[in-house]
Amino acid sequence: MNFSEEFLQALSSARHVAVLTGAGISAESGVATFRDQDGLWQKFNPAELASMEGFMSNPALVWEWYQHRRGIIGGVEPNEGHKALAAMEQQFEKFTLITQNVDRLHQRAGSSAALELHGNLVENYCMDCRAVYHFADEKAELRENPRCRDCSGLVRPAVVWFGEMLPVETLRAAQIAAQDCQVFLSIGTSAEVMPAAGLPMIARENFAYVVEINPQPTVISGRVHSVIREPAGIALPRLLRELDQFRKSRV
Ligand code: BV8
Ligand code: ZN
Repeated sequence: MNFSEEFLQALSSARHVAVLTGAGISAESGVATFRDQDGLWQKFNPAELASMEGFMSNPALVWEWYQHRRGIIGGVEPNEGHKALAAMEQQFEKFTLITQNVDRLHQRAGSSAALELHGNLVENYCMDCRAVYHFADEKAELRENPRCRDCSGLVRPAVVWFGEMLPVETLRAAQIAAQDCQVFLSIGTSAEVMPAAGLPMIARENFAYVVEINPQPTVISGRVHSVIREPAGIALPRLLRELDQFRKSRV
């Protein structure tokens, strides 16, 4: 499947390209998504594990679940999709990477900046004094009893749970990028979780060319300009190659 001339034209002439990624871009690294058949929410109850209520009612269980996910993330590598996005930064005057993922695989692939709308799995902080704890050097202590060394408050993962505000400046920067960009790529997300999922439509309302890269249809498929029904690890490296050829054919 080739990319449409319209898409390549929009991309090659774009000053600012913005990208929103979801769990799907890490799927080819072997990280389970949330809502696919074998997704995390098929096995675990999000309300119980990815919410403040869940954490407060059973901090040890939630802690163990995040340890389990950290273990998985620690054992995987960024894939060709992550790497293509890192390379894409150099192709445009302005490139904004926005991610819902907490696995930091974009950064490990070489992306210089990522707006982490839902926080990250690496950091943790005390709920009382907000002291920050890094998973790697606190492994033993954090495994048994996530308590703060300074004030013995509960230490929690630095992810955004359901019902929690997203980091205000990060969300604002993502919304501004969606308004300002000429091309918006929605990659590997079911586009079900707000307010992140509203970003492609903000871009669309601001006359950007919006593209979805996802093997499956999503709730926004009917409202984007182009859909690429391929895994990100295949589509993105190919997009880089075709963009390069397209630009050369225009000189
Ligand atoms: C907030 C924790 C308010 C971190 C997560 C009713 C209607 C509308 C909204 C709501 C509602 N009830 C509640 C809400 C708000 C809620 C929400 O949107 N709920 C939805 C589910 C209905 N949102 C919130 O609670 C947010 N906060 O709104 O606060 C507020 C306001 C003021 C004051 C106080 C509070 C907080 C949202 C963040 C929640 N945290 N996780 C963690 O543990 O990871 S959400 C969870 O879903 C993950 O963070 C994930 O990032 C996010 C989105 O999922 P996706 O990334 O899209 O993953 P998914 O599995 O769904 O899809 C993967 C896709 O990849 C699929 O389409 C698949 O086809 C595709 N794919 C697979 N393989 C590939 C691929 N694509 C490409 N290549 C491949 N190879
Ligand atoms: Zn503390």
